This record gives sequence, structure tokens and C-alpha cells, in this order.
Amino acid sequence: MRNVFIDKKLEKEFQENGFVRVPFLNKEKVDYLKNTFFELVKESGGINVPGEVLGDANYEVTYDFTFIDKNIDYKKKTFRKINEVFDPIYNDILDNYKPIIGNFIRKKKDAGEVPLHQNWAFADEEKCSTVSIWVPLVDSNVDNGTLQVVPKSHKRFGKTRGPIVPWELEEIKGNIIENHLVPLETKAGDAVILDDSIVHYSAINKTEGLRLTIQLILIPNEFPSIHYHMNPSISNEKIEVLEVDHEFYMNFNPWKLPEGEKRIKEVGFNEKPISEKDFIKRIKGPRFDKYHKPILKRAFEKFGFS
Ligand SMILES: O=C(O)CCC(=O)C(=O)O
Ligand SMILES: [Fe+2]
Repeated sequence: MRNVFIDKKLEKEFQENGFVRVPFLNKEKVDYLKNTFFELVKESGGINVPGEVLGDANYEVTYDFTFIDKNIDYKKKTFRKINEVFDPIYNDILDNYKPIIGNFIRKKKDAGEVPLHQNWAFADEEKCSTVSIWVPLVDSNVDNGTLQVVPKSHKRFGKTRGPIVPWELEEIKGNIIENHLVPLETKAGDAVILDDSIVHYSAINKTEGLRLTIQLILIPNEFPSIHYHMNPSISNEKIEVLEVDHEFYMNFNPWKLPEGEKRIKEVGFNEKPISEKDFIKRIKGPRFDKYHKPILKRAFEKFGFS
């Protein structure tokens, strides 16, 4: 397995829990990016889709989310502006990662629930981890709908995640929201760096105040980005693995089937909905990738002291 972090302690913590927290932006940069959002959002073309793109046809998107904006130019500018500020900072933390998608996420009062989900897979997760750097530009807490995660749920579920691929946790979403989430209250400018495969969620903003966050998604420099595409009218037991790039994500539109992307291979799909009991069991069980705990730790665990 390839490293995510330069620092060994952060690496260990990330591999154990599926996320870490680090200081990221100073106040000046937070203010600059907040202003940048209000400047850029004037160009927003509005949201492209009903919730379908996020996997649920009955769900209505009630937050501003750059990725599904109709204006491609606005998406590109947002990506550039975020990355300009983030680049020198993550290069000192992450071990040789490149950015592919940059988002602002804004929730208005009494709205903005982000359903329980895992982010799509953006590279081969058997061989590496892709990350989202999540940085609120205002203090984020339970009242204004901060990010909530299921610790240690990374690399356990939905190995081939994509917009149309059925989700094995779909039927127990409510139970997970009720019983397994941990809210990450976060000061403006601090970052949560998430494994994109961790199960996460955020509730509505119950306050009058602004709830504005940045998400920058990165993959290892030497890996191609991939996109798992299912076409249910052909088969719901097969997934095409497409090689894609930053441009693909900028132009992504849920109504447009991928075309012209390089098809690497096809993989079988046979995941079925699981129960809450199995959810708990799987979290404690092995990961789907090739990560191995240091041998000594495994031995200790086996013999009962850890
Ligand atoms: O900011 C949020 O509420 C959601 C963020 C999220 O889903 C992500 O960063 O992957
Ligand atoms: Fe997410």
C-alpha cells in the first residue's frame, strides 16, 4: 500500500480511523477564500440535478455544491482558486498527491442535509487511498450541520462506488444515522482529511449563520483517476472501469453518459444490501485493500494484548 501522509503518526491514525484532523488555513486565508466564494458564486449557473447524481432519486439537493453546478467555467475557476491556496499546504502534509475536484458547500438556514454516503472511488482503492480535504470557513458544529463520520468504516463497504452503482448500505441509512455517527466539530480553517471511502453525513443548518465549507479531492500523483460506470439497461452485474481525468469531472453531468473515455476493464458487481448487524461486523473485520497493519501489532492483537 502506498502512503498517504509524509508523517508516520498521521499515517497510522488515518489508516486506523479513516480520517485525521490537522490545522490548515490561517485566518487571513480563511477570509480570502470566503470572499472568493462570494465573488465566484455570482457566476454559479444553479444546480444541475435532482438528488439522483448523489444516488437517491427522491432526494432534493438543498445546498450549493460546486460539483453539480451548471456553469462549467464556474467549476473550473473554483477549483483553481481553492487549489492555489491549498497546494503549498497539502504538499507538506500529503505524500505526493494531485487534486482533481474542488468544491464549495454552502448550507442555508433549515436546509442542506447531505445524505449518508461514501464519496465515489476516484482511483484504484485496492492499491491506494484517495482523500478529501474538508475545511470549514466558519466554525462548524452540530447546530450548523457539521460533518459526521462513522470512524473506521473506510475500505469496508462499496468498493466500486460511482453515481449509478447501487449502495449496499442503502437500506440501513437511517439506522446508521441514528446509531453510528460521530460529529466532527471543527474550527474555521482546521482540516479534516478523510478517506473517500469512509461513511459520512451532515445534517441541516439550524442556525441563521453561514455554513460554508471547502472540499478538495486528491489522488496519488502516479495513479490515473478512474470512474466506475454502470449501465443498468445493459447489466446491473457489471461495471465498466473508465480512465478519466480532471477535465472529465469538470464536465461531468449526470444526464450525459460517459463517452470517449478510455475503458480499462469491466468488473463484476454482486453487492447486496446488508443488515445493521453485518455493518457492525464488517467495520471490525478486514479491509478490502492491500493494507496490512504492522506485523507486531497484528501479533499483539492475536495474542490478546494491544
Ligand atoms: O460539508 C458537508 O456537509 C459534506 C462534505 C462531504 O460530503 C465531503 O467532503 O465529502
Ligand atoms: Fe462526501
